[in-house]
Amino acid sequence: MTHIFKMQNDDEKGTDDDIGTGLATKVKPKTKKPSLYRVLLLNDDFTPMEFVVHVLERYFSKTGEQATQIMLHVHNNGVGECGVFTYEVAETKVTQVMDFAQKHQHPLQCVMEKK
Ligand code: TYC
Repeated sequence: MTHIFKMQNDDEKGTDDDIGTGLATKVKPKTKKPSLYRVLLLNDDFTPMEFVVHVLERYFSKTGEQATQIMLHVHNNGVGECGVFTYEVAETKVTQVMDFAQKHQHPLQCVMEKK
């Protein structure tokens, strides 16, 4: 009875466990860290700088200063990181940015890549 509630924290390495059968077994932690994805903005010659700053504030929770720094990095280097997320969150951000850019008729491109 007392042993059933061992290993509540399954991030710990499983070692010995006795579930009342009298047989010691090894119990492996079952959690896996999710894969992470970078969300990137790509430079183009037409999207206004202020629009890119607004995107970074609105969808990536950047301050005005952070957003301006990232936007200028993309402008000068061609590509830059907006954030790192799990797959589904990254996919949602990309869709939101692409839809917002299309709505405002800007050619801004947003992509994701596995870290
Ligand atoms: N290069 C654009 C301009 O000069 C600004 C820009 C920055 C566009 C970042 C896209 O992801 C981008 N208006």
